[in-house]
Amino acid sequence: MHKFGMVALIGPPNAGKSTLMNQYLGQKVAIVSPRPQTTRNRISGILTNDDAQIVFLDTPGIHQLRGKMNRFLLESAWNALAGSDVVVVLLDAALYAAKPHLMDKELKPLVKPVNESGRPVLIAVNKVDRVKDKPTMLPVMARASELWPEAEFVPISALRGQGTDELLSRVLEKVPEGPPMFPEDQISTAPVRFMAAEIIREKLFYSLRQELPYTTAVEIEVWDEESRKDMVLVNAVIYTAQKNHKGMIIGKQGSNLKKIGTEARKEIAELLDCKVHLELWVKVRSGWTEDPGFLRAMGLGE
Ligand SMILES: Nc1nc2c(ncn2[C@@H]2O[C@H](COP(=O)(O)OP(=O)(O)OP(=O)(O)O)[C@@H](O)[C@H]2O)c(=O)[nH]1
Ligand SMILES: [Mg+2]
Repeated sequence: MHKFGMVALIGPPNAGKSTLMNQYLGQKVAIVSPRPQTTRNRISGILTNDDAQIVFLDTPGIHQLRGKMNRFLLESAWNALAGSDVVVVLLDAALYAAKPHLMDKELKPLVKPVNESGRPVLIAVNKVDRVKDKPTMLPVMARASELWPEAEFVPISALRGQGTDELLSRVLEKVPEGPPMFPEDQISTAPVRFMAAEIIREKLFYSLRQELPYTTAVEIEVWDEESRKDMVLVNAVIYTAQKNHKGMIIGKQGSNLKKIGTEARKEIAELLDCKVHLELWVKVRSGWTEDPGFLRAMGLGE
């Protein structure tokens, strides 16, 4: 008997969805950052073993923010839920143990759609490694089981890989029978160009303060594998919605952009397993987060 299924990873921003997917795949397919709303697309990660293939659908965090980009992000998360066989909801247990009042507020938009999805639901109570005082987790578990009475609960640390085997075996129990749909060595359906743009965006998240990363987007303009035998040439544009942010992204004498470029180039080279020449440009495109055409061109929305 072979199993095949789509497993949606859903949860509030910053809950650890992308970290969990990367943990299962043993490599970074989705970018991760300490800030909320890092993931902007539905990103697949394919886990293949002898008797099962699971396609994890990592999704943007479910939030209550306004604006077109945010609406597009929610749409892709809900589409993942609709296209899944099993739902895994991730919660940041460390956050809710320390700040219980945030729990209902953050989970509110998730409760009904998940309960009404008609799919088996597993709740991954994440970041348990950060909970020093374990009894503070009890009210979190109690409240979560009120919100999702039908669900099963598994405490995990996505970062350290604790409880993740248990979670996976519960997922496998619920996944339907079916043949594999992807070759066993395929790890994602995302093209490498997209992954390269994401790597650059991740470096932006780490190098920029405050709200800046939320109004940046990355587009690969040139991807040239032909001109040089031993090297891939990549030109990427970093878009920012505000003129005064351009200077911050570039930094004094280009120092910030240089740092982003160096870090991103190393990681893209690792991904491609070959040398990479990366050039980065910064362009201002005011109001892009409200421009549906541009959002779609950036791969946001479906
Ligand atoms: N200590 C600890 N940190 C974790 C764990 N899981 C995730 N994190 C951290 O939490 C932060 C957010 O992780 P992400 O995987 O980007 O979270 P996400 O749910 O994908 O976030 P969005 O894409 O913004 O919705 C990162 O700094 C992770 O390193 C965990 O089990 N333990
Ligand atoms: Mg994410």
